[in-house]
Amino acid sequence: MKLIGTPTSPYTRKTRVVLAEKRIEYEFVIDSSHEAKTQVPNYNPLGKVPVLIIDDETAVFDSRVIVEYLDSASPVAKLIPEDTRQRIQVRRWEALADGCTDATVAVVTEKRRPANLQSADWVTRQQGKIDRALKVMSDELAARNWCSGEFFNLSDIAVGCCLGFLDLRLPDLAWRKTYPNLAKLAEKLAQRPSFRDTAPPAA
Ligand code: GSF
Repeated sequence: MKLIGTPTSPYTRKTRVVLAEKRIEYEFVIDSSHEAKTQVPNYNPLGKVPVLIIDDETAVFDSRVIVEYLDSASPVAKLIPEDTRQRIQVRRWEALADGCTDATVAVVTEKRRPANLQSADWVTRQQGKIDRALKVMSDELAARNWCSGEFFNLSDIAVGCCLGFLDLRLPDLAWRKTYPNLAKLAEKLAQRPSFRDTAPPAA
């Protein structure tokens, strides 16, 4: 199996953490759709990574579909619960974390535009999503060990990748100070080989 992505993409990282936790072998093909010679649109018409090429050459995207495929492909370390209510809770956490990441990407993209074209209102709107998402994550994690249920699962992976991306792209946000319980979770996740081996290179 081949995973197309980039070392800094938080969505790609989510799928790489899942691959590592489930001990699934794969080839990591680095390709960014921002490069002129990119092959990504040949696999995903949306031109986004990650894309997983599975054995029959089907190109699976996006990260949420990839992680579902991977979790059902191997019984090792189940990351998405079978029970509907528990599964929906986990996927809701994932939607929250991915949405926070989406807003972070939007802020960074806007701030890379020429200063005279940037919209302060747009940045404020996206920042509001990040701030509210972090507060809800922290409130719902409370003093528990893991985001959803009693065991490590996809919800923790999605939140860990989101927090790692905030560190990479918005290092001045100081979310650790505001939300020590999220900081504790991030520290615990960073010790897992799956997170350690997929940490993004410095920006
Ligand atoms: C988001 C993928 C994405 O935005 C998913 O896979 O979960 N909902 C999708 N990928 C970015 C790279 S990054 O920010 O991780 C991407 O490929 N952007 C290129 C583009 O043209 O939008």
